[in-house]
Amino acid sequence: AGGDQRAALLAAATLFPPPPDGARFSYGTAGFRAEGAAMGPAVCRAGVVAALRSAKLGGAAVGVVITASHNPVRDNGVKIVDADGGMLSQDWEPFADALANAPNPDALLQIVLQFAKDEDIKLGGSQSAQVLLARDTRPTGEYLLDVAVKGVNAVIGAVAVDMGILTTPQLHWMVRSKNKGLKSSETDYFSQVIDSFRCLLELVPKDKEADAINNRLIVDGANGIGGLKLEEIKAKISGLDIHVRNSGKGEGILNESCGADFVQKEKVVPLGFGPEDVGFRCASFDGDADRLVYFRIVSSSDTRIDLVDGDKILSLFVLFIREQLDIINGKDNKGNEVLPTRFGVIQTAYANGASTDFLKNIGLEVVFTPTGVKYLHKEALKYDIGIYFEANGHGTVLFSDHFVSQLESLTSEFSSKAAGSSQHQAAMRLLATSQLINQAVGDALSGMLLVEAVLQYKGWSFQNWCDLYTDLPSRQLKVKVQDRNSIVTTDAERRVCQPNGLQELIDGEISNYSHGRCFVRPSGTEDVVRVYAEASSEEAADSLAKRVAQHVERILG
Ligand code: G16
Repeated sequence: AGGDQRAALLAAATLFPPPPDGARFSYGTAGFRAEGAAMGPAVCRAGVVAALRSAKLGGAAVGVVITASHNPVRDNGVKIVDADGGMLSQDWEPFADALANAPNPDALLQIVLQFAKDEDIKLGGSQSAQVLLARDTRPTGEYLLDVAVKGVNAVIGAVAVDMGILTTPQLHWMVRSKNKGLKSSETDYFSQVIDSFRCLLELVPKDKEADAINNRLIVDGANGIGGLKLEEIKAKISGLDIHVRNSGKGEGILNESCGADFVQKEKVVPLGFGPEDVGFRCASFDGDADRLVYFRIVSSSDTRIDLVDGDKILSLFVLFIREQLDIINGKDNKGNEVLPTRFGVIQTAYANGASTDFLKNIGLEVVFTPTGVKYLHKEALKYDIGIYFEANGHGTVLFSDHFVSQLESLTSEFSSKAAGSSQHQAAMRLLATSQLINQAVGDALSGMLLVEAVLQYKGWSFQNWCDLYTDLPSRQLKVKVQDRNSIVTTDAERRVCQPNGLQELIDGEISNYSHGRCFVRPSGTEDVVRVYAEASSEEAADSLAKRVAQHVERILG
């Protein structure tokens, strides 16, 4: 690297020195997160990483999102979107960590130079690089986006493009689309979502239209970006009467007592909802609109809700997709299947046990990965159709390129032979689904529209959906400890291998509860250990979680 390049890196690092208290950043489950005001150095350095990643990939677009998603409004974070639209390749995380924690400008320079050498990245502007940046609505967002741009610009020749205020999944979608040579503006995103949703509604069987479900849908926008975007386009969404609460335009505080994380964890009515919403189908987004759950308020005198979490969204999608595949393949087909499909279903340890039983009972195998979209997504890519959801509402349905092109030739074959046949329509539904649901990452907005389309297709009310299976009561707790990373887990986080003896204590507690299940793991987004417990009653789940939390507290201090 020439002198100019060295000087540019040193200058950027000098502008944003690491905090004097020696706080360490870790890329974690979803990028770097901390209090917004303290995020400058990590964000600047993530900008450098993103620019180098793009250079490494021959100038393909890479993304940076400034968000702390479901975390409180004072926090902020930074996440790198890889060129395929997914999360940053995991083998670059150690570099991102090392850079974020470099103690001074010289150390930072040395780490970059060494890494560029190892990865064969030419510095000094002879390789091109472009980074698309976006942020959510947090008050520190504008400042941090500017810091990220400075980080990108510290790599000579890299171009930073500010895409503005977006939902996290919109930026993932844009990066993916751009690198595939597809239309990639925000207008294109909205058109694709709106058009494919309309197409799915047009494919609702005529006999189902008769028992048309209530078209009123109330959406909790978590006072974040998702509500704002929905307000922008809701008039163009056919067939639905959408009302947005916590839209992000009013006084409410981001994620505070509202949003998908609150609704799923607390299972009570979020702020911003009133007696007029009782009994209606409600959806809840998180602050950057990459999580989706549904709920219904039971009565105006009760704070409890009926919750439909990510597991039940997954189950609904699974049924819909399987039905379409069955239609295409014909029931009595003894020969080869028309469309042989490798169908994968991926969950994490947080999946409610009743959902996993449900999926197994309908003949599906479920693969488990550790928590974090980056793990689930990678697994889902192995299938023709891979569907993943975390219980907290992060998830999507991935269609392989090969499968989509098979579907395309099948639909044109059907349309020349038997246009309008049930097979033709089923293939069209799957194609429209692959257009609607975000292929880069979980997306509350497009996920919600797929839910709505499937409910219409099935002629199902919210109650029908709830009745798929009954969730086992569960409880989640957080425990603050000295060093959460002293807990090491195995078996997709379902068992602890360190510290010694903890798993035996957990097993001992579980054995006292019918349908008891419990695990602990260090959070990758907060400085806490998470405890999850499930049992046959609320009281039992609460007590199991509490007892295990006490063991964690006692052993880890
Ligand atoms: C992020 C990840 C999710 C994960 C969640 C909680 O969500 O993208 O995959 O489930 O953190 O992770 P942890 O339990 O490790 O703190 P979000 O919505 O905050 O981006």
